[in-house]
Formats: sequence, structure tokens, C-alpha cells
Amino acid sequence: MSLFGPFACEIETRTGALHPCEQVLRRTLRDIGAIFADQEAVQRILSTEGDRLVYEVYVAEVPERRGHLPYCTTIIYPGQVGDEYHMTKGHYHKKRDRAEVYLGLSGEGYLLLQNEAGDVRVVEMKEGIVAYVPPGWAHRTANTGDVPFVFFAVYPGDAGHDYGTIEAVGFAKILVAQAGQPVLKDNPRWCR
Ligand code: S6P
Ligand code: ZN
Repeated sequence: MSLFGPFACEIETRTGALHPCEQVLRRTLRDIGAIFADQEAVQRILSTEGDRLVYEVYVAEVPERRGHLPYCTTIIYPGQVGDEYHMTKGHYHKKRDRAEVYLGLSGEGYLLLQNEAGDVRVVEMKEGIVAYVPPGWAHRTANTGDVPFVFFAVYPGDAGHDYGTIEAVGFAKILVAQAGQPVLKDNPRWCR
């Protein structure tokens, strides 16, 4: 179904389920294991516990083209890989001058932002917090709590997604648990 006229969707704020939606993307540890700093932990989990769901994205039925405002919900399930919290792959927008808005719906987490000069910023998120991703900043989110971290995102339809740059260089900082608290540390695998 394509909805090009006015329409409304419903979001279940605890689970992040969006109805109706175009598709649900599922990212498992096997798919995205390379993003985590502790590669031994990735292999240990896969060989002892098997694969696990790290996050899902419900994508609304809005065209990804200029003039539209595509939106989606993301659900990051609680968990760690080594000391590092479950997180999204992270990306720049292909058109670097396109911004984005995130709204926290439930659970808790952090938004990590990085620009091409290597500056990193973090925004703590929970229900009701609106975070702004300015043009030119790569963005990734992590769940630092014990329940699913759910947020809503809306972005310009012609923004596009560049995953390759972050796959190649990573983020300069990682978010790890120390004595049960989130701490930002230098990423030992950052390639600059
Ligand atoms: C899209 C927006 C989010 C992410 C989602 C998953 O511009 O930033 O909806 O797509 O949080 O993250 P990623 O990095 O796997 O796309
Ligand atoms: Zn984005």
C-alpha cells in the first residue's frame, strides 16, 4: 500500500511497533558484529549463545524523495557485547547537509554524534527528549538500560544513507558499562 495523501500511523511506545509500516528491518549480532570493539566477545556470544536480535527499525510508508519526511521507529534491545552497549550501525546522511530529529519514546539510551573532523558529542535520551542531529553529523544510538530503548526519527526524504564511511572508520568513542554506568571511552579500533 502506498499512502501519498494525508494519513496517520499508530506507535506502540513501549514496543516501538508502528502500524501501518512499509517494512521492519531486523539487525542481529551476526549481521552487525563488526561494529563492536570487542571482537572476541562477538565470537564468544555467537558460538556459545547463538545469534541475537540487537535492534529493529519500523519504516513508515513515506517515499524517500525530496519534499517528503520519511520516519521510523527504532527499538534497541538491552544487552552488551563485552562492555559495550547494544547499538545501531550508525551512518552519515549521503547528502551531508540534511539534518534529522529523534524523539525518545521509552527506555533509555544515548545518541552519539560524530562529524568528519572527528569531534564527538553525546545526548542522553529517554521518553520525551527531542535530540537534533545537525547537518554533517554521523549518528548512532545505544541502549544503556534494562528494557528496550525506543525512539522515533524523522528526516528529509532526499537525505540518503551513507553506511560505508562509518563502516570504514568507526566512531572515535565507544559507550561502555563501568560499574553499571555508561562511560564514554576512546575506541581502540578507530581508524583515522
Ligand atoms: C534514519 C535514522 C534512524 C536509523 C535507525 C537505525 O536516518 O537515523 O531511523 O536508521 O535508528 O540505525 P542505522 O544506523 O542502522 O540506520
Ligand atoms: Zn539518519
